[in-house]
Amino acid sequence: DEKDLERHFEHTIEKDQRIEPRDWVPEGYRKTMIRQIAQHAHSEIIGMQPEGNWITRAPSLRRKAILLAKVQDEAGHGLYLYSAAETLGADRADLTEKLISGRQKYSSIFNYPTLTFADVGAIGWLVDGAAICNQVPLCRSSYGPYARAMIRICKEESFHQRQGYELLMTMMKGTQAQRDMVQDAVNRFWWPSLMMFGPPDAESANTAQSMAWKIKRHTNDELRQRFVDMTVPQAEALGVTLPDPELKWNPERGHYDFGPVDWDEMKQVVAGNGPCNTERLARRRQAHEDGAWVREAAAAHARKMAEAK
Ligand code: FAQ
Repeated sequence: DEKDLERHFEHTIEKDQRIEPRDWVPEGYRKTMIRQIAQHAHSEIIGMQPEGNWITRAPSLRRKAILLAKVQDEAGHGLYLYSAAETLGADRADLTEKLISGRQKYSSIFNYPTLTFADVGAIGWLVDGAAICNQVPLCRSSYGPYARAMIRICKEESFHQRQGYELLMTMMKGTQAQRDMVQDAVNRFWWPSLMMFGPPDAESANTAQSMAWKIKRHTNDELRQRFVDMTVPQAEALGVTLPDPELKWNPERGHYDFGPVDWDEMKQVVAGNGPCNTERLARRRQAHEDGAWVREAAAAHARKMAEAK
């Protein structure tokens, strides 16, 4: 009965084993898992836009080939994650509908504009860096299909992060104008990258339950701190400053202290009022409508094949 199923579920979590698609799960677990996976998938798909804007303007064939590959990887991650959500009973068409009607979220970071080519580097270094920091522990997430998806995704994210850092390093060895461009990109992307980890723990509605279910392995603040600690030495090696006067090594804590994140800005961006929210959703909606004939043709083909059988 239900009590036995629940005990089995709790036992699986307790023993650090994976929950698989055919296992019984409490409705809350299913809901929160679909929510997180869908938001993650939407982020990958919307996240193609800021960098995609630079594909036709990449400064060399080499940079263009790298950028094309990266943006294609993001599409792959999105599709992979939608498939993981489907194993929980979610319907992909329904998830897409919820995204383009603004009823489901995607990461705040993709609502900022990419003004120069240095932004492609800053996204790779900082945004993918933050994504790796957040997602490596998710390789041990309790839901099997999600955890396994994270393994492959993290490997590709590592390549993305390196290409960003290498791009910025190349620009830093260039002209003063190029160095200024890098610094400007870092100034604009630093704080939004810290917001990617979610609200502070005290205001995070989902963390406690998601930690208990071992969906999340660390809190938002823990991972944000880990990202800051990891990034400061990289900024020094690169020769840029991070735009936070309060950033300072704290020997007692063994971590870098950093200044307050502008949570009002984050709330505004998540609520739909960031600089590019309208543009991003409009573009996604248009792409979905433009693709209607492909979906119809595929469905017609599938019908014909079934009839022929
Ligand atoms: N933006 O209670 P919590 C990438 C929402 S990386 C928008 O703390 P939770 C790679 C949150 O969903 C980006 N919304 O929530 C890439 C919740 O909303 P709800 C994607 C945010 O789930 C790089 C509410 O606020 N990565 O795509 C944000 O426990 C370059 C309360 O928050 C992932 O999704 C935000 N920044 O913790 C692609 C990683 N933060 O549904 C292209 C997986 C929070 O209750 C180019 N996700 N919210 O109304 C996670 O680890 C978690 O879901 C967190 C949030 C940590 C994001």
